[in-house]
Amino acid sequence: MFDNLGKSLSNLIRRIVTGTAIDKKSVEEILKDLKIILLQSDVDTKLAEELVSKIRKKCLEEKIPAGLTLREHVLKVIYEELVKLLGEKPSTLIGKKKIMLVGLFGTAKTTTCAKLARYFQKQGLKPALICADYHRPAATTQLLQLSQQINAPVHIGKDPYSAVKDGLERFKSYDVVIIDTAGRNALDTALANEMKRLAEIAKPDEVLLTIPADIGKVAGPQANEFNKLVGITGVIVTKMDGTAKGGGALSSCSVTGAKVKFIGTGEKIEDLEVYDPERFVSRLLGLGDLRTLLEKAKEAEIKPEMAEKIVEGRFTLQDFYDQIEALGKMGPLQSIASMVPGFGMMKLPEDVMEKQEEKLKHFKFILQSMTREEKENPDIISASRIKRIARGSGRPEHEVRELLNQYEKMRKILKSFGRTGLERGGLKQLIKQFGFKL
Ligand SMILES: Nc1nc2c(ncn2[C@@H]2O[C@H](COP(=O)(O)OP(=O)(O)OP(=O)(O)O)[C@@H](O)[C@H]2O)c(=O)[nH]1
Ligand SMILES: [Mg+2]
Repeated sequence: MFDNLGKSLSNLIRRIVTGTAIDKKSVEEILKDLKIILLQSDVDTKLAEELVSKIRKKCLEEKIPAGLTLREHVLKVIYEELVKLLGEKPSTLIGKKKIMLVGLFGTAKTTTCAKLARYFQKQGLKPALICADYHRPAATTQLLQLSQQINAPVHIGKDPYSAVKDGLERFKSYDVVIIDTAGRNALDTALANEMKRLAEIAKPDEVLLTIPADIGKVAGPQANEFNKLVGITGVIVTKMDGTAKGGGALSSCSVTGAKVKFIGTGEKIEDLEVYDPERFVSRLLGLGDLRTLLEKAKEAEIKPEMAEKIVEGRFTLQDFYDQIEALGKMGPLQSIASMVPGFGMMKLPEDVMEKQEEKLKHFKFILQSMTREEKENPDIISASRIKRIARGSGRPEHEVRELLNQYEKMRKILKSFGRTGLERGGLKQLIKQFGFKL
């Protein structure tokens, strides 16, 4: 999944970010490739077509929002539409006491029971397990072995019904009880009846259906069928690591209204993730956390008053300081960079980042050692003042000069952008000014 779909999508995004010019023709090409990628991931043809035409409309027919270039807009729209395609916001299972897992043969029910127990342990809760599978001879041993790995107790009985009844009684004091049930080849009456009877006894807060990702777009209809017969509250899409069809499984669940709560990403007990479409898509696209970046960038954006000052040449060292502060609030440069579309992929040497960060910190010390007057009107800073500032900040004189040079350079560059240029990407230009290439 992450190898296939993720790689194709992040390559596509890399093309958008690094392509020389983004125009109508290249957007069409991008959309054509996006559709191919979605179909390869077993996303339903109609869904894929709808998604592509929605993106086309937003990018080519509607007005681009102020402050965004076509390139940024295309990225943003692709991201948002993929998130919509792949489901709803995550919902937590914390606080749920009884959870029953159901599903067909070999869909990873038993493994997922142990993974879930581990997940709750990590939240500081005490989980216990009940084996309600007496069809497959090795089922009890398998659950026992898994539970030993995580130190969680298992209740084993003689038949599924008494096991659930006794197990619930025994684990009354536990925070969560997870019930593993038997699989079948198909959702036949025998399985449906057993599920129903078990549900009557257990009265579970959640009935979760395990669906392996490799069944692709059949996932949604299968969830529907289970829901009609036994009633499910959510889906866990398992084995996402072994197939390229995960996108199809997730989108198909989303369109049929089945809520995906977790995804299984490997055979190990730790390989379970709460499903969050926004984070999932960001990762698929190789974008880092785009949503957080957009929010933070907004906070650090050059304000219109500031743009005014800059255009009129009244951008002072104090303003420069405020901008450095704003950058600082966004977190370490490395993490800002990983959130900027395309930037995280360029793999700058780590020490470049660290050096820039160090430099910003030193500049801050130097600025703190200046008087208000000096910051408002840096032209008055003479050689003797430089000496004093250097002493006050504990930084060498040449660094004070470097800061003044940087400021002067920036003042010139910013002035040359003009107001619209600034409003369109002041922050980016600022980062660029510090030697980064966006
Ligand atoms: N690659 C991969 N394999 C997994 C994952 N989860 C479980 N498996 C493997 O899938 C196989 C079946 O898992 P089980 O947990 O036994 O499935 P089940 O639904 O309980 O099977 P039955 O009880 O026989 O119906 C095992 O070999 C697991 O190790 C996953 O996320 N990724
Ligand atoms: Mg099993």
